[in-house]
Amino acid sequence: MTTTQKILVLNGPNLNKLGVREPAVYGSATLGDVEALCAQTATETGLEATCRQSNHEGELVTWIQDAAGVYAGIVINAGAYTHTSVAILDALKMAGLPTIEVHISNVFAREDFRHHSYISPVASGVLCGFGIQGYALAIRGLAAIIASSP
Ligand code: CA2
Repeated sequence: MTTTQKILVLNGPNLNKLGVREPAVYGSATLGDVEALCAQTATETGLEATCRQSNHEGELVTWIQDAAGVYAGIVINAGAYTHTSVAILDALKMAGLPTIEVHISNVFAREDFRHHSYISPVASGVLCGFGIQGYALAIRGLAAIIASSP
């Protein structure tokens, strides 16, 4: 019997406000909609998603540390911590899991400070500008990576 592999979907600061403010940039879907999409896409790809959101850098770091040995991979939208957090970079490096970085908006069409990501160097793939469908694309990509890993 094979057990379903689990993936961790992490959302960072302010993403709990999705659909509530700035719909022109981030759309009208809520975090609940994102998490439902992730759960559905994971099921379709033979995976099980655990979704978590935090406004606190250290909490995200702890969840990433604890992911090793439990999850087969990580999808992360670290929000503004993407552009600032060496701590999240170090945690992802330590966890050593295949990681897909997602951004709802096209960060390269926005301010210069959003063009740099501390996470991208350790990510297997990066998606931005696809709205919340980026999470579904990320999970499909992660599923393919997990399926092809020994
Ligand atoms: O495009 C993305 O997904 C971002 O990761 C979102 C972050 C931003 O700092 C990154 O540069 C790009 C911001 C998330 C803020 O979420 C909000 C949601 C609703 C209303 C206002 C902000």
